[in-house]
Amino acid sequence: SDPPRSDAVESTADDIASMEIRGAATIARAAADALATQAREAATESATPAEFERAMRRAGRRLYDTRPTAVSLPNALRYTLGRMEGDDVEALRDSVLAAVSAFVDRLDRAQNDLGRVGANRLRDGDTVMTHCHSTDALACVEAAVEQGKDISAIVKETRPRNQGHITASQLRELGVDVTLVVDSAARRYLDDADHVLVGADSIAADGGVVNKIGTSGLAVNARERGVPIMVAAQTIKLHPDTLTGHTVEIEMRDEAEVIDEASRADIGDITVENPAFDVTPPRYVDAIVTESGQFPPESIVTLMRELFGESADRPWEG
Ligand code: RUB
Repeated sequence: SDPPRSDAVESTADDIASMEIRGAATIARAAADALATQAREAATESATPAEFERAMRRAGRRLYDTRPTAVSLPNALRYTLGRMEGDDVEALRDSVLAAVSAFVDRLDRAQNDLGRVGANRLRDGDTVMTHCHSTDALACVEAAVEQGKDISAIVKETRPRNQGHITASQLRELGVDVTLVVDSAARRYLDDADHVLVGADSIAADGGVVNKIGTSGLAVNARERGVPIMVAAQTIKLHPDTLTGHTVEIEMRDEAEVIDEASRADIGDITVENPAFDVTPPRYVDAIVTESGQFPPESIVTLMRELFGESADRPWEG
């Protein structure tokens, strides 16, 4: 029979799937925290080390299966479950707890460090255009504000879920002057922007940036306008499977996010598609800002090899 699964894992997985918990870095942290709770519970419930390991892997699979695109989630599982070791249940538990706390520390540090790198690209008086809501991108603005720079923002609302509202409110808390626009107004307002600043859910070995649907169109328009495109992404966004030729799966979400049932019925027999992410080709990206400094997208593969080697293990399987 299957080992019991922690309520914390169940509710975290449900919240990730329903986007109560969302954004690549936030998802990674929540998954790691849920695994810590699972480790504590599994330590009291497991009679043998094998049983403990089975419970942890099962929890990992439940979290892995929630949303497919943000690689920070499998990378969080990789980091924490990959460090699970010990001859007895207590040692195994302690190894997972230590790995989770190291992982969460690294997340915090990475975001602060990349924020300072990104802030160096922003000058006093600059305006950034944002898409969706990215904590990595906001860290750059926050650091720039801390450096005493006056920053303004044009915030795209980001249909269908309007994550731009979260960005707008958090930028306001930083004291940034915010103008909210509908997505289709982006090109018009690029004339007023000095940077496009977005986050990433995954970055592929060729430097392609997977982020919220609409990022690629924004980047193409920005290039045409001569506005530099900066992607703020800590290294847990690097997708190691792409080193071996795998592609990044783009999540398709429910049509109910796009259109209500009544309107759909009025229109008649149509297809509604709701992809959550798209890929911005590396040639439209000027800089990827990480905690290890900024990189042209073409160089990101070197960093990826350094951090992950040639292959990515999947400790939640097996
Ligand atoms: C969120 C999104 C964000 C990235 C980066 O999509 O595309 O830009 O996840 O965020 P969703 P962060 O709302 O569908 O999860 O920098 O916070 O990791």
